[in-house]
Amino acid sequence: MALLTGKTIVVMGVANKRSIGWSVATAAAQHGANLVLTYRSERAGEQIKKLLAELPETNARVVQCDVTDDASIEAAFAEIGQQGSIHGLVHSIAHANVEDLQGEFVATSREGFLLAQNISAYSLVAVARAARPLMTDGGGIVTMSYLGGERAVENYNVMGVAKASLESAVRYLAKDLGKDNIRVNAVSAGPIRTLAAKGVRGFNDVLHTMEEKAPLRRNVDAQEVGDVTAFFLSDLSRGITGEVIHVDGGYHIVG
Ligand code: N5H
Repeated sequence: MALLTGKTIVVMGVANKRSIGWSVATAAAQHGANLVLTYRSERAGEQIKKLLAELPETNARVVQCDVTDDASIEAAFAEIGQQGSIHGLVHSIAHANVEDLQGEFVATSREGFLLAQNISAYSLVAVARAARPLMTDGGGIVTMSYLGGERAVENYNVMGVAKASLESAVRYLAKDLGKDNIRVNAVSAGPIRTLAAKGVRGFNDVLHTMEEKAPLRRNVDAQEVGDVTAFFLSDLSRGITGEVIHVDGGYHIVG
């Protein structure tokens, strides 16, 4: 039997085929999961429906959810819960103003700081709370982070502080939800050319540095992140919670 057979996995944050969330969804589907994909913009909703048409064997639902709106989260999880319980939730959502992703971090406005925290970190807390009553058999919650949450990485700025907050939220949520046999973990991915990376300053330099310095001497791809996420969603990782695992070719260990 496949790793995720009989499990319903909700993936939030697929914008297009390059999204890490999409690689997570395809990995979960390969391992036998039923999918629920949530989207915010109509455009992302259309993209998702097109992508799903390429996975004809997969049982999938598509639900609208704006993580900045509590009523939208409530409505989305009510809709998801109508088909029974869920076993996994993947949060692959982040946003910051583009002007806050370059130059000096010290210039970050209050508004830009709070926007990044709201969409990229608080949203995990809000969706974990909404998913908890649907996870009646326990399960796994997984979010996506980046090394800039641990180190001061050029240009990452306000997102670094948001990822630090997100990784800390993983630990606090793990502490709360462990009694319901719900595990909460994060994958800290190496740089991957997604829509979020498009147009951000210095992205190509980061890719080159990975090829030079990472122990594996190459970049990682979204499938590698998808595979580790599938592991976190599965019973293979049943003894792990509150963890941040790096899928970065070992880059974070070198000085
Ligand atoms: C060190 C780096 C490169 C510099 C920083 C990049 C940060 C990117 C993350 C955020 C989430 C990107 C973002 O919010 C872009 C928006 O301002 C504009 N884009 C959008 O609105 C598009 C249309 C939508 C779909 O995107 C989002 N997110 O809303 C980090 C990189 C090496 C690694 C990286 C790219 C990390 C990461 O967190 O994604």
